[in-house]
Amino acid sequence: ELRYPERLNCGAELLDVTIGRFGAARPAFRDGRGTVWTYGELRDRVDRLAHVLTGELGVVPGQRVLLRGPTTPWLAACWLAVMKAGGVAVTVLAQQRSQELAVMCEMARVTHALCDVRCVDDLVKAEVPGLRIAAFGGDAPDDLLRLAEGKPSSFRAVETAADDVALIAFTSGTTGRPKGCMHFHRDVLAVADTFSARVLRPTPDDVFAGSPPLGFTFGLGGLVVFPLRAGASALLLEQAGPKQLLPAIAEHRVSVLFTAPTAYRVMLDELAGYDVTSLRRCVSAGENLPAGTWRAWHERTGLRLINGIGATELLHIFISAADGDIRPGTTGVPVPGWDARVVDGESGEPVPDGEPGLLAVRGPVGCRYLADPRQSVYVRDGWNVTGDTYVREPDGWFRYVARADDMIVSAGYNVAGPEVEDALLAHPDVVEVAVVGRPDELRGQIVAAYVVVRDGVARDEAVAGVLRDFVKTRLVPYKCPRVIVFLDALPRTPTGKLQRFRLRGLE
Ligand code: 3SK
Repeated sequence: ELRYPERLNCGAELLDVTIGRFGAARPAFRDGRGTVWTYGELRDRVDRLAHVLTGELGVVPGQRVLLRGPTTPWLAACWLAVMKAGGVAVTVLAQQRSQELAVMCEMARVTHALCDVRCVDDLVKAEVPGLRIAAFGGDAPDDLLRLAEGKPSSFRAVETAADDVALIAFTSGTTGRPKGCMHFHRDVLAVADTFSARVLRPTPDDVFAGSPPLGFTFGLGGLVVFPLRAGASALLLEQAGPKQLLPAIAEHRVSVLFTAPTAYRVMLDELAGYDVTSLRRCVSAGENLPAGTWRAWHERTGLRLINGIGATELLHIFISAADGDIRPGTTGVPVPGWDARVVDGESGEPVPDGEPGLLAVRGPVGCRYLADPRQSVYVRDGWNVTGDTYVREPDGWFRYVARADDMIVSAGYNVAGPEVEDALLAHPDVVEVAVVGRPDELRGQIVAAYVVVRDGVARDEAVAGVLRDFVKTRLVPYKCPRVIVFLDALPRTPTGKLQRFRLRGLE
């Protein structure tokens, strides 16, 4: 069981305590353009920023401070400074626009914002009443970084309580409505001390990198919290799509990688020519990992992808497989410290092993929505019900079926969209696919597939027919898509999650 002292500041733990353990001279962050910050340099910068926050900006403990910008060492330093100053970091994505920002600022009662100068315009346009914006990375005389230069290089962290709120993270809104999730200082450390410490087992020599932005807790954990807790370093890339990741892995000898299943799939096509032998842990999360992608990655790299399911509500990953024991096509077992079961959606009681139901988990981190009636839907009897349909195998492994609202019922048959997606993805011409139910008078719903094919492949009825026949060789005919629609790209949230609800409205 995890135990933390009553007074705990996660920023101080991640910097001061880590430096006490591993020294100040090791690299902490690099930006991919030759800049490397040691732990000592990082702490100096964080502490100077914390002085500006509590000085000129007037942040007092408990106030909510929005953080916005591309993934850079300075954005990470601002997050740490907010932690040390006892503020509550409200992390958002650089791509979010003024209307969304206005809603989140209002919901989270944001008083201050630290914003990369390159994306400050939308924040100004959001016209948040009373918001004090400090831009960083520009030439203005009052630029946050310039103000920080003149400050003392040491700041005594505010003695927050372990269960003071440290972070408000917004769900990426695959259903279109954001929810703010509050997390405590101890929660931030708990995800490092469970998933990272027990599954990844990082060492100070590890170099972390990946695609999720710091405004998504997948990225905040994988690129800031986990490396700093272990005295390791992180490569923070502004552009971190599959095309940028491969050369970066080779150049910076990245050893721990965090990205989504689709990125692993795209990287497979480009692997030749890049040295990825430094990789030792590759985490896939954010969406279901098709067994075919797992196998292809293993075949080409010799590496066993670590599949995981996480949620903004629970901060990070709570079910995964450890690298020694992985079964393609399943998610894994509860991360040490977490407990999971599959329950009936109505009664909340566990269903027998082997039968589908809703995934319910509990562990060191819980869901706490900012004043939202959906709290009582997500948390039932102390269990967090994530909205995913799962099966628990008799030996305790958890297998993903679908998001609960992605089950298709066609002419009385239940069809799990991801199963049909896996079958289509096995075809060499298919790059990406999403399968949803489309309303149909006769059958209630029919199976509709939205497909992105490789460049040069025709997008016509003949190819659709080939794909249908291909699925029929793998699945029972009622699961075969009756409708196939070709798209240039699938609709995704800024964090890369598929927005199926958008497809349901497409012809
Ligand atoms: O998939 C997610 O939503 C997620 C959220 C937080 C941390 C990790 C993951 C995969």
